[in-house]
Amino acid sequence: SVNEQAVRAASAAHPRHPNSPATYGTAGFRAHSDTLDSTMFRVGLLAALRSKKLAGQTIGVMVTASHNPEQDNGVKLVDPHGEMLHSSWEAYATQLANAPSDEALVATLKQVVQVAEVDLSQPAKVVYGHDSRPSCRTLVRAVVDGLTALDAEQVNAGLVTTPQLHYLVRCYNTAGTPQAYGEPSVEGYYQKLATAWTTLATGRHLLPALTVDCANGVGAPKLKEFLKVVGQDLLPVITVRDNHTLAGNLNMNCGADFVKTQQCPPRNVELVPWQRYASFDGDADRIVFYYADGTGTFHLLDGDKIAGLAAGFIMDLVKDSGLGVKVGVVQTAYANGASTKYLTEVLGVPVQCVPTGVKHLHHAAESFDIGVYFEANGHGTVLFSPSTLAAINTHTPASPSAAAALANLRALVDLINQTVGDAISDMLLVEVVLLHRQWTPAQWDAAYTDYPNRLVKVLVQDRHAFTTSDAERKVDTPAGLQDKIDEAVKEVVGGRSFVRPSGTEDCVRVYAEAATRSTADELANKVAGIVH
Ligand code: NG1
Ligand code: ZN
Repeated sequence: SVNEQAVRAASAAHPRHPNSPATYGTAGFRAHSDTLDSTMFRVGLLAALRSKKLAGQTIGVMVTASHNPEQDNGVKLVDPHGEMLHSSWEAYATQLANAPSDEALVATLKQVVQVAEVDLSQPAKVVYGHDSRPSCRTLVRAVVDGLTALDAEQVNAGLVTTPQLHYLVRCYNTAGTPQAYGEPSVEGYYQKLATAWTTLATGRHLLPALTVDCANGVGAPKLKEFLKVVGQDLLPVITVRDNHTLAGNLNMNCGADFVKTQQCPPRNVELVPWQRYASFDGDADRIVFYYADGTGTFHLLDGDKIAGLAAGFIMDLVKDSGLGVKVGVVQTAYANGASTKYLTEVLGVPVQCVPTGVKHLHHAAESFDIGVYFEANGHGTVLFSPSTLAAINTHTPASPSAAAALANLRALVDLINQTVGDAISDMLLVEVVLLHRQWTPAQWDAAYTDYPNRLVKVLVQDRHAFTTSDAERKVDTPAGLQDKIDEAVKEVVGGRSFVRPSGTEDCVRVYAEAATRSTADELANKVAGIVH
C-alpha cells in the first residue's frame, strides 16, 4: 500500500499554491513558475505510479515551458516508447494537482491507485530532465521529492532538450531487445545522429553554412555539443541567440514561435539575402527555416514546407530503392491550404487532417508505412512502421542505384528522432534533403506559395463552450456559429476559416486564409467579431 506517512510528510513541504494550474492539457501543466512547486511534487508521485502500472518500465518527466516566457515553467510526462503520456492518465494528473490539502492528496493518490489498478509492489524507474529556465533547479527538486516518496529509482538527465529526454526514455525501455533504439545517454544520442549524418553527407558538395537561432535556450549548448561530435567540416552551422545562461533572454524576440507568429526574423537580425536561417524554440522540439530574397522580403519555411520537402525526398528514396511501401502525411487544420494542395496534387501523397496536438498527429502517422507529420508551427517528425523497418533492413536492391537509395534510407531512419519532433534532428533532415538536391532555400520554397493567412486570439467568457468536429474544422457549439462562419467565408475568394478553443491558453483561436493578404485579414477579423 501507499506509504501514507511518507507522502503526507513530503507533501507538507510542497503546499499547494492557490493559482497552480488546474488541468493537464496538450502541453502538460504550464503556468507561472511561482505557482508550480506542488504540481511538480505531485507529478513526481504520478510518474512513479505510471511506471509501477507498466511493470517498472522507465517513465520520463520533462520540466519545461517550451516557447513560453522565461518566468513560466511546466512539466510533461513521457510514456515508455518515448511518446506523450497516454490520455487516459491525464485526468489522474489533474486530480492529483487539484487536491486541496496534504490529506486530500493522500486520499486522491489511493483512489488513483485503485481506479488505475496500480500494483504498488512493482518497481518504478523515472528519468527526469529540464530546460534552461532559472526556476528549474527548485522545481526539479520537487519532482524528486515526489519520486522519493514512492521509492522510485531515479535517473537525473539534467539539462536536456525535450526530444533528448524522449530519446532516453525509449532507449532505456528497449535496451537489449531487437528494437533497441540507441545508447541511453546524451552522448549516445549525438553518436547516433552524427553517424547517420556522416553516412548521408560524405562525398557531397557542402552547402553554405546554416545560421541557427537557438532562442537562447537549451538548444544552444546541446547543438554546440552535437556540432563538436559531428565536426564543422561536415556540417557548417553558425549558432546565434545562443546564450542560455543570461537571465531574461530565453525566447525574447527570437526563437521559432516568435518567427512563426510574427512572420519576421528575430529582432535586430539583418538577413543576408538568399542565405539559410533556422530558429529553434525554447526546448528545441520545434524548428522553422527562413530566408530573405534580393529585395529583402522575408520568406518563412515552416512545418508545412518541411513536411513537403521530407515527404518528396523519402518518396524518391522509396521508389529508387524498389521498396513497396507507402508514404503518408498528417497535418492539422492550421496547415496552409497551398501545402495540402501541393502534397495531394503534385506529390500525390495521401494527407490526413487531425485535431491540434502532437499526440493526435503522432497516432495518425503510425497507421502509414512511413508517416510524415508536422504542425505548421514546426513541430513534427517521421515514423517508420515496424514492417517498413523490417523491409528496409532486409530488402535486396536490384541495382547499384537502388542499393545507394536503400543505404540512404537506412541512415535516414537513424537521423530522424522517431519519438517526437526534434529541432536538432529535423534540422539535419532538412539539411540532408537540401544537400542531396543541392537546393537553395528559394528552390525549396518554390514548391508552392503559401496562401495569405491570419491567426488571431479571441478572449471569451468560457472557451469550453466551444466544441468542434471534423478535425476542428467545424464548430458544433455554440449553436448557429458555424452557419455564420460559412456565410463570411462564402464572401471571400479562396476563403477558409475555422474556430477552436486553445488547449494551452485561455482563449479561442480564429484562423483565416484567403487569396490576398487584405481579404485574409478581413475574414479573420470578421469571424473574430462573430465569435466575440
Ligand atoms: P493551442 O494553444 O491548443 O492552439 C498550441 C499550438 C499547437 C501545439 C500546442 C502545444 C497553434 C495554433 N497551436 O496549441 O500547434 O503546438 O500549442 O504546444 O500553433
Ligand atoms: Zn517546444
